[in-house]
Amino acid sequence: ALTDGDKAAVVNLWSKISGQTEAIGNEALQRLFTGFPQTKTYFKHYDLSPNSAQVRAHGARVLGAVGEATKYLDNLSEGLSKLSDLHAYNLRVDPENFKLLSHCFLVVLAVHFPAEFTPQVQAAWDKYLVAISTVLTSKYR
Ligand code: ZNH
Repeated sequence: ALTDGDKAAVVNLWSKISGQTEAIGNEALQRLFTGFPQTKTYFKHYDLSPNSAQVRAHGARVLGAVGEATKYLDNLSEGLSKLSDLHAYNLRVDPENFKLLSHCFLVVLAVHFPAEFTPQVQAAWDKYLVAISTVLTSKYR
């Protein structure tokens, strides 16, 4: 579970991410599709050329949800309930892919925020992304 220190670290770094959700989301997705090309199968209906408008928009949406969830750190399953339904019932994304995306996201944070991304902040964000992923994959059956 997230400690009070973890929660503070999540909220604090989010305040820096929030102004650049499209750029950061896009970069995480570029790294996901390049490093783990099997993840592209979920986006057959997208223009997946580098930095396409669709990928940028999707990056912003995903990051927007990550940011919105910072308001529900004590109750992520309720805060993410609708998204959880979507991923479990409609999208059926293999849970393994959440680990891959989270990994890419952490790399982007390290690149963009080298001073802020201390081991403690990394650990807090890792826990936070695991918590989100757990909720989004919790309704699978
Ligand atoms: Zn997901 C969608 C979030 C992961 C795939 N997503 C989505 C959205 C959001 C999200 C917000 C939108 C919704 C609406 O519109 O309503 N995701 C998210 C998050 C995460 C995720 C937060 C983590 C952290 N996903 C994921 C993964 C994958 C995915 C891993 C794979 C690889 N998603 C997806 C898809 C979709 C989504 C496919 C749909 C898109 C379209 O169609 O456009």
